[in-house]
Amino acid sequence: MRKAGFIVLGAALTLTAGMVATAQNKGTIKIASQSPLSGPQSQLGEAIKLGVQLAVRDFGKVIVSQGFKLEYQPEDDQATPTVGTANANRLVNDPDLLAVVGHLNSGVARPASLVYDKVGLASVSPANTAVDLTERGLKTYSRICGRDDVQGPTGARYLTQDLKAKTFFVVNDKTAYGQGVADAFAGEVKKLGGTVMENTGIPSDETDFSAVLNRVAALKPDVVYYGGLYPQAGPMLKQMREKGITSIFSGADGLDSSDFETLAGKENLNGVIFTTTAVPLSQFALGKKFAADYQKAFGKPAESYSIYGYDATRVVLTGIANAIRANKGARPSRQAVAAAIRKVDLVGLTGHIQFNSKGDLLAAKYVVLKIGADGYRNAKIVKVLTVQAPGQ
Ligand code: ABU
Repeated sequence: MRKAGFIVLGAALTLTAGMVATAQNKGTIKIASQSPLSGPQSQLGEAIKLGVQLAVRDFGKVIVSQGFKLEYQPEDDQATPTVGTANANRLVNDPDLLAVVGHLNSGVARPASLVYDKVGLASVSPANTAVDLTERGLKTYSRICGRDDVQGPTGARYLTQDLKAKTFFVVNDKTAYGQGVADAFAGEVKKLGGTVMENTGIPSDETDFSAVLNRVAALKPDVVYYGGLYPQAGPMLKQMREKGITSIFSGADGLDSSDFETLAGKENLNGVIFTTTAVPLSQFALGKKFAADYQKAFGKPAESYSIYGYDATRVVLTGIANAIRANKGARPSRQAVAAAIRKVDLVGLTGHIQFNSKGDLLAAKYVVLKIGADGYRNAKIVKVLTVQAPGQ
């Protein structure tokens, strides 16, 4: 079946020599993605997958022109560590697979990346922000977004210094990401002299937030900060406003999805302030073109991490192409691909991509956004920071 310029075979997508002029057939090279394609976080997971698909269309020829067939295999990790790890254990047995784009969730990447690492298989995440992922020093794991030890404090500084907020009620979803960013936020608030009234964890599948919101109602904090993702943040904010709680609602890039608005209700989003490492498309020279290409290919607007899925794929394809070249045109080993990915130096749509020895971007961007009455997609950018990778 032909779809938007691709040949789609079952769940996989293949670029063949017939689509790019080449005289050889050296076999198949595969890349996979892992992100949630079902369940509550599937909007962002699907957005990453479609970003990968677009990049394969735009850059797959760098592999095909070297005589290989290129296949893309999207996997559904369901935002669940055990599922992502089971997928990883299956993927590593495919000798054609040379790299993975993913995951969305830091808590899924944490165990799955160890499975890839055992066999030298590279993974590049468009969206993992938990600090420890790169601090482990794996040669195979890299990310093209920022980190929560910068993102959390960036939000804390804006709320305490610019908005003069003094009291904070912090909630997290007890995941690697949610708890990490909430702790980084709360730590900076305290450093700046603010009061963290509570920093409390809730199960990541909770839907009724009344217990925690009753405490918020009693304490009347200036800010409720949620370390977690939009499937919970939306209903939490809605229930908060239904209880008449007027505190500012804040959080980080886990809120950065148009489904946040769908779940919370547009009227409740007015005044929300959040940080993200997914810089809005309006800030990129080719952001408008990317938005149009994505809309044309998939019939819906790009989401926050779509363009990061695209750039992560470009990094992976560039690394594989460089490793083929270094191997005189022959299929490279996974280890050679991982080493080549770490050395990638390219200007992607999201900016200059170069990794340090841990797999962090040498410099990452962080944005503070404020949502007004005209909703999530018109959120105002109040700050954009470029920050060197911590601890270089
Ligand atoms: N960075 C936000 C959502 C993904 C994660 O890091 O878990």
